[in-house]
Amino acid sequence: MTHPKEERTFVLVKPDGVMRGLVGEVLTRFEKRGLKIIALKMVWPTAEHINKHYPSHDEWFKSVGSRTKEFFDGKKINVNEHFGTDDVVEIGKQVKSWLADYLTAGPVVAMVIEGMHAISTVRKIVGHTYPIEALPGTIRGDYSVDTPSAANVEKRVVKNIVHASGNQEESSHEIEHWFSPEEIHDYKRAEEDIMF
Ligand code: IDP
Ligand code: MG
Repeated sequence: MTHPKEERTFVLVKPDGVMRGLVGEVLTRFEKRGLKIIALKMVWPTAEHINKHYPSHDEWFKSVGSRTKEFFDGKKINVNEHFGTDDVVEIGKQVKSWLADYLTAGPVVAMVIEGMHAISTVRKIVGHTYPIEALPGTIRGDYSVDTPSAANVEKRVVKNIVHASGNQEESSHEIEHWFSPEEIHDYKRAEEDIMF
């Protein structure tokens, strides 16, 4: 069993985060919390690389589409008018088709983060997928107000500054997809003996 403090997760500063000069801010938030950056690089990804980064199975399309539909229902906006369907899998597929445009619009900063329950801890620091719903204090909640209702009118994804793995399966796939083993480093942070 992996010790909870050795859990690893994958994070990307997306092109909007890089172009807005938020790389340092994002890194700082993880470092301050006591999480360790063990791999880091800037890449301008291809559409193919992005399409393989995100899952392509119905379960994932459904999870993306259901949240979209719930958001539209809550705002009393007809999801059908935006997507031409209210089938959540189809909605998820449309969102995925826009992701490559967004993530190839500029360079991204990819990193592997290690630390105490890193996957869920990083997700908390990052905040809700839709910045308009993200709590102040989170990265998405402090630096954006973007919302699916605006994004969908423009046939684009919600710009939310960062990507972070959602679970163990995503984390393992994404780390391997973006980094070779030699690019990931094992070292000790000075305060490790004091903090944990
Ligand atoms: P996550 O990034 O918080 O894990 P996912 O469900 O994995 O969220 O969705 C991947 C990305 O797709 C999101 O970060 C966001 O950029 C975009 N996205 C998700 N749902 C919608 C939507 O309803 N409209 C537009 N873009 C969306
Ligand atoms: Mg996700």
